[in-house]
Amino acid sequence: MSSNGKFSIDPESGDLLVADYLDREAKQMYMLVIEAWDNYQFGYLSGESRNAFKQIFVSILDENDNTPVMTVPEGCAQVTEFHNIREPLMEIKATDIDDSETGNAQIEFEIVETIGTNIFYLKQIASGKAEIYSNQSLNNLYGNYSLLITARDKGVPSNAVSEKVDICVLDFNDHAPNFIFPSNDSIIHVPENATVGTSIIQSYFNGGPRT
Ligand SMILES: [Ca+2]
Ligand SMILES: [Ca+2]
Ligand SMILES: [Ca+2]
Repeated sequence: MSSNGKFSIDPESGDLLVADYLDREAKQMYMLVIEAWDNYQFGYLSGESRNAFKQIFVSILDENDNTPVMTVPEGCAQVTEFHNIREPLMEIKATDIDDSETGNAQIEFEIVETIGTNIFYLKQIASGKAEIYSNQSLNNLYGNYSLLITARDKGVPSNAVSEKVDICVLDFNDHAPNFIFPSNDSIIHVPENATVGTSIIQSYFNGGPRT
């Protein structure tokens, strides 16, 4: 019998037994060749025994013994406050080495906690792939936000992993300063005897990045 030590056979009953730890993720199919002898005990040496071979295949069924592995952007995903809300803020992926034909390797995502704001939501694109969006404009919402995201397989029972992702909404310098004084089209009178360096006028303006 060729089984890499994973199977044994009871020579009397012919029962095929599991002899060692099995791992479908390492080897999914075994081909066993079982040799059967009749009259082995008394007839083998005298040539009175006959043998026959039988080839059988053993397929290992999947158990949900692996947890998804999530891939999230490193560091803070940076977007400007003028990010188009139809564009994703980031992409999240997860893989699971269990059998992809079963729920054991099909993955769903969920935002389980948000820190800072509740305007972010998750859209599942495919098994193991999701995108994060904001449901409103980020205008004037500059700052740092965090989401805790869980990736869970559909095995029974399921396995899950959680990762924190950070979103940094950057202030965009969208406000030009406004002159308060002088007003537009002012005429400034300067004496002709003004010397180099004479102060003529002091201008005032408001505005700046964060108004
Ligand atoms: Ca396994
Ligand atoms: Ca498995
Ligand atoms: Ca799994």
